[in-house]
Amino acid sequence: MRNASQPTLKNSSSHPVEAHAPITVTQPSLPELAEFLPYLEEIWRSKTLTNGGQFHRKFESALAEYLGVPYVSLFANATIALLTALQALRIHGEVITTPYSFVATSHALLWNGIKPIFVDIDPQTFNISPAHIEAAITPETTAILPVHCYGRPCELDQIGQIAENYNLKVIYDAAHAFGVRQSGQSVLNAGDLSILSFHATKVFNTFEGGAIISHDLRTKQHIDHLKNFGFVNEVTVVAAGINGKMSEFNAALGLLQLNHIDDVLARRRLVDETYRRGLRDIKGIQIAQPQADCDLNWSYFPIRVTDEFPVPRDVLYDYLKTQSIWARRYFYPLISEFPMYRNLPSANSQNLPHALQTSREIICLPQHAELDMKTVHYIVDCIRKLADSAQSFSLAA
Ligand code: T4K
Repeated sequence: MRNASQPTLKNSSSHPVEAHAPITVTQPSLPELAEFLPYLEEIWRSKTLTNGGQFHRKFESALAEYLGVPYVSLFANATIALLTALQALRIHGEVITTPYSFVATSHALLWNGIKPIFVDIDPQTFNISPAHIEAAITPETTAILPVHCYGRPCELDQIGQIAENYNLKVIYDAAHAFGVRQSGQSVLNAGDLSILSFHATKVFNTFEGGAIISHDLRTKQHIDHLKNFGFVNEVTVVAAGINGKMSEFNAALGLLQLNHIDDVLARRRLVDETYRRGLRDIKGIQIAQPQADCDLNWSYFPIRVTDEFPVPRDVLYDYLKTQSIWARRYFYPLISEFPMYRNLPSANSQNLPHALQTSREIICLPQHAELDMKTVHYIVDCIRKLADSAQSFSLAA
């Protein structure tokens, strides 16, 4: 049972706090600088900095091959890619989406004058619940915008079937899902389009960056025109496009990063396994189970701090900070709680009980390829020590 009053705990871990620089929720994986210098020299020599240079071309095709997808269009970031994807498919009216995501997902709808319709998530997968999607469809609905939250695949078949039955487009926000596969197939091949993020905080980074995955050449070409102001050639503009282009610097880095990504994923997997072993017997800490037949990318390590944990989620969150552990509450608050969304009828908390509860219980622990196992043990140790001390405090009270 949880005791509302909080025990005073100062560095209760056996590991001294002083020994730790801040342990952040993530840290970008980067190659050795020396490895990147020849790429920079080539950019300096060619003087082609952007607008589809050689690194842009090479990275696009190398990425398509690595991911196992037909077409990639590189972007400056995933938010511009989302905005462009909605334009490319001429989405309008209402779009059904999840409130349990980063704000960029819904902001892309608002920026296109589209009304987001929030539906609840499945608490097991953290992803939009197909049963709720169907119930939210109206004559104004034109598309579904699901998110593979934490890189955990959505219910692809069910969402695909609903889209087919109601003639809706599906754009997957796959910002977290770099390299994720289900039954041997890239999840990026599902739906009409998928959007990736290569932001510094992601599994695979190009400092900033993103991409749209499409399935036919015509759609790719249309997207490529849209990201270049709508230009097809020097004198022809076919649409009111935007500047979403990725620079040669980012593309060159991406090309180099592809050489290292498998190593990065292997190290993240080890972090994930070490957390699982360490946390499994702490009462009140729930760990998401991996879905069957999936190759994941271990992009986040979310835990739920349930009622059975002796202190509330935010007490643990604040305590971890005092121990130099900068975990994050992704995704709290829900998107639907932010001022620009909260008055929508679908943002009503009664409509979103699982999303709401999850956002109140979630903590994403530090997870990245540079974490050593000693640090992972230290984090587990801090959580266990807080639980034990709070338990004895509540028994003594
Ligand atoms: N869709 C979804 C589902 C998304 O999650 C996101 C972005 C998007 C779309 C849009 O993608 P982009 O347009 O960004 O490509 C971060 C990221 O800024 C954001 O990209 C990401 N999702 C979101 C989940 O997380 P913050 O506000 O948590 O980032 P920040 O700056 O607090 O960084 C977290 C920690 O990472 C820091 O404590 C230290 C470390 N870090 C961060 C940066 C930027 C570094 O070590 N180096 C760095 O350069 O939003």
